[in-house]
Amino acid sequence: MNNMDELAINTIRFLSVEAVQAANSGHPGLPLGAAPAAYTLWSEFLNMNPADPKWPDRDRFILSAGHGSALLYSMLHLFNYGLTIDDLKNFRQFNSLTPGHPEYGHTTGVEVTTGPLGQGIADGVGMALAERYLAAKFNKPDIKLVDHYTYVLHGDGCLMEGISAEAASLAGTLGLGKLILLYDSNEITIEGSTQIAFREHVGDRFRAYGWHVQLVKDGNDTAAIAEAIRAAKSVADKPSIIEIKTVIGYGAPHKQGTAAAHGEPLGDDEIKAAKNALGWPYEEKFHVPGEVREHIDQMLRKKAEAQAEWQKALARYERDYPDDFNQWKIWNNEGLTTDLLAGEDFWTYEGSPATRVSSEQVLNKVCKLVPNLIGGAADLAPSTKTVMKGRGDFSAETPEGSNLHFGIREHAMSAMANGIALHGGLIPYVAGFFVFSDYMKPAMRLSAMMKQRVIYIMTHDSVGVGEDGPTHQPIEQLASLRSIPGFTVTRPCDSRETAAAWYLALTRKGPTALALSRQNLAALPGTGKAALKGAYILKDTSDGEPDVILLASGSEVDLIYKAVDVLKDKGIYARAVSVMSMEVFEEQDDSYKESVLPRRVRARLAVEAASSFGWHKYIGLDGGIISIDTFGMSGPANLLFKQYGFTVEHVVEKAMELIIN
Ligand SMILES: Cc1ncc(C[n+]2csc(CCOP(=O)(O)OP(=O)(O)O)c2C)c(N)n1
Ligand SMILES: [Mg+2]
Repeated sequence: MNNMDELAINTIRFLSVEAVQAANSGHPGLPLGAAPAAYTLWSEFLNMNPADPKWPDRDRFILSAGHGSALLYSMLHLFNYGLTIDDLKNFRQFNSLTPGHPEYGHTTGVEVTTGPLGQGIADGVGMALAERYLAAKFNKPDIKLVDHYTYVLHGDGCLMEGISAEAASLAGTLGLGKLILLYDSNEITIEGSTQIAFREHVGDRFRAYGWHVQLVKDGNDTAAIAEAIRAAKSVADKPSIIEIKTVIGYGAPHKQGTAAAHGEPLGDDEIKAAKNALGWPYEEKFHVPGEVREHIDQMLRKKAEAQAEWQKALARYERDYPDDFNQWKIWNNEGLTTDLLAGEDFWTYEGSPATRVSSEQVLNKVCKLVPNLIGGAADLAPSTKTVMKGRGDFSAETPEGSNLHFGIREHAMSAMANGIALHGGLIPYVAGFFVFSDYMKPAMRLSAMMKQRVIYIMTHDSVGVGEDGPTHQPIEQLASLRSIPGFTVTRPCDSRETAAAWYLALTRKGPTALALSRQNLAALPGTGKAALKGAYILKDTSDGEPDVILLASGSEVDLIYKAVDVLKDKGIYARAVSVMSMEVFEEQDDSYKESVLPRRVRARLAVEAASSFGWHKYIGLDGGIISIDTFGMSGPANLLFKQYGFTVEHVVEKAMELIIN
């Protein structure tokens, strides 16, 4: 290592440990051990331009070990991403640009929100997939618009998490050669040595996945790290992992190599001792030697030139391939460039299929108008009805195909969708049985936190699944997803509502789930555009205030629709309100909400074949609910619905009870 590199690496180390010290919380160990790897990657390899942090062809860097955020912030400071020394001094403080874990959309240069270990690796697989696909779509023999690498820095924890196994297995299968993991292999986690709980041979494991595997024995050997990254880049048909042996807390004499370096500040004395040990002569805190700044600035000028070259290539592309350039603009537009709602076709469907089948019809209309849709299922495409016809399958051999096959890997699938969305240029959808949204939840939560437009097609949405029984029958999943801030849940009742749900999913910021039925559902008069408001009056029997309001979603809307007529025959004016999406309804103005659910009408009955949790805000203290608050049962769907009280007769009976009371 030359002196300049050593100086720069120590700058990163001490900026990081001093930030942790100032905050009196955080993780000094990873930055001390992994600084040489991070610096080597960023200085010699990472293609980027802080003046244009969203440059589409930049290399992506993910710190999957999000607890090492101080390292990332120090890098972002030194590489001119706008973080100041004051920002570093405010590490972990309220409202600072340097929160405890890296947050996408909050700090410029942070590509992904990380912290839940393992997610970053799957995000990286998604990004590398997006790169491969877009390269196949847009690159020409003479112009490569899409040609970048995805680097993920992670520790032992990310590899222990199951999601990394799912993601790595698929990345190997797909041969994503431009994905490179840098494994900060320090054999330490919070409880101590990895001997306690992680003895597997990581290299053998990744070789078995079909990866290119390298070992760098000394994490301070920047030449060896650079050599390994070069070798990894040269392998085009396999993703790479570089296991870099590091010492957690490197340089801190009393804490290095132990779990004590992981999660608590070093303390002033230990920082002093580390400065001595590493030959850092500056007592001043947060010191950046002028020559380090100059060195990095010079580097950045070179990197900016690479981007300028790309801009020139883009201009040539516009001139020589005008049609493709036009597509490039459409794909990279964050909104939709077509008005899906223009004309009646979007709302026109025949028959009374299951909403999963309606969704298939909508998807196959939409994908002709929204060319950058990409997606697939966790081995359930035939059941979830999520194939885009004529758009081909994505594979190692056919990277131009738009239909993804995730295998049975729900957790990685959802995190990969985040990576695809974050990459830019694409709108991802993923699909599975609704009950297994529990296997996707940690990534769904991050979709919402990062406000990413990920579309979750969740079919088999109730006990209507039937014979597969309680393990396959969602109960609490609707309530669970509805409780995620910024996550939109839709449960359409027929084809037109399914179209509305798709429209919302495509146009809203943030993730949307479509909960879709396995069983056929009748098309109901009056559904359609009104559903874009989330909840709306589907059927009313009087011009004035109703005696009772019936609320339902999805498959149960049919019951309240019919109950309105039966009640009318009994002299009761009922209103049927389809609640396709609570979140969208909540966004409407007060007068609209009042017009649908007048405060004065206290007799309200909600009907949903799922947990009652969450409905009480609509039915109030005087309302009632027909719900399922136990696990389901195996049996024919029709019988189960009857068993749990989902019949027109029961709805009528309950509604009358409410009025009498
Ligand atoms: C899913 C998840 N579980 C638990 C944690 C809490 N946690 C943060 S860091 C850590 C240990 C990580 O060990 P490693 O990845 O080896 O990092 P190192 O200690 O070497 O920096 C744990 C358990 C987490 N952030 N995410
Ligand atoms: Mg570790």
